[in-house]
Amino acid sequence: MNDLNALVMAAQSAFEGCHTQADLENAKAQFLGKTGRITELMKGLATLPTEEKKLQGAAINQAKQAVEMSLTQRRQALADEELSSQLKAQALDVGLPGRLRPTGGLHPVSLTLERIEQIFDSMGFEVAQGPEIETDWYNFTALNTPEDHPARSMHDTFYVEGGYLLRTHTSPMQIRHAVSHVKRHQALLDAGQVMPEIRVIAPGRTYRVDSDATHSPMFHQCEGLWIGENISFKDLKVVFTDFCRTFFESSDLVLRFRPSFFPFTEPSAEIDIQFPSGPLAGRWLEVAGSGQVHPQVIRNMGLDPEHYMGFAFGMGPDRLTMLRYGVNDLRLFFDGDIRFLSQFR
Ligand code: 2U9
Repeated sequence: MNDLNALVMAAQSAFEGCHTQADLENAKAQFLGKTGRITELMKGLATLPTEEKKLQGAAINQAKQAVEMSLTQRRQALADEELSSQLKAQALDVGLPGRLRPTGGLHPVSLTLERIEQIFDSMGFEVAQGPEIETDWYNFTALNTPEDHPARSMHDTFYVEGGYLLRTHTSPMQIRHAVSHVKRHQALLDAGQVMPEIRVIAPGRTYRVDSDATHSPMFHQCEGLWIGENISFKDLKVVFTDFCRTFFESSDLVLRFRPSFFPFTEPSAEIDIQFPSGPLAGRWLEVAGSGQVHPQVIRNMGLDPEHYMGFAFGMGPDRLTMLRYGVNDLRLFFDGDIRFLSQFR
């Protein structure tokens, strides 16, 4: 019996000394293999008398089971060790910051245009969009611009092939919109009835031969037009004051309408604003031109200026963006430098 105990202990310590599954299988063969020590003991039973065989056989079987159990335990322990070292090698550092996927954003001037459209939409204005390559009629003549007006010169306007030009303002779009509005309601007008009002803004790209810190050959404009039976300068003041206060988020912003001249409006006014506080406080800043639409322009829309009247205004979203964000060079908007542009997201 003592010999068997020693044998079991020898097997246990041999198994403990194995650090790979392969070594463990070799050690197993020494005890349980065909010529292993336990197997040899079993073979030896054959020569013993029956009673002795029973006793010895039971004792050897017990020892065999103990050896098999310690083999199974060592196998499991080695498998656990292998798994945990594998997991350690493949471990993820969950504290490592993720890789940021860069996302795009709207251009600051697009943000301004969206803002303008949203505010005028809330006042019932439609948004009209149209061609950037225009005819002389829509860009100049329909807007009452005299044949010899300097704006028509090659120094100020980009002319393209076929007698077309790059629109110098978005007014041609307003004429197009007004003409189609009038056509749509021609039956009402013919019957002497009142036509629904024209209330529209025209935002978009415009072009002039000009380039310095405050002028770019391509720039943006947003013009507005409200025509009805009795739309006056008073309405212009209400609408534009409301717009400026909402746009600049300043409810006590003040406006000044300063007499001016444009061929398409009469009377005409430049609009200046003054902030009550903040870095721009106390200075008059020009933000728009405006006026009552000239009777000849009303006529060019197909309307009778004795019955229909209204106001128009024009502003530069580029300049509004500069004022809102405190940018001092217009060219920054069009250089395409992502370090500048990504600040407005
Ligand atoms: C129609 C009739 C009249 C639009 C107007 C201005 C005055 C004006 C400039 C300001 C700075 C454009 O951004 S800017 O370069 N605009 O001063 N624009 S009234 O008048 C119209 C428009 C359409 C049918």
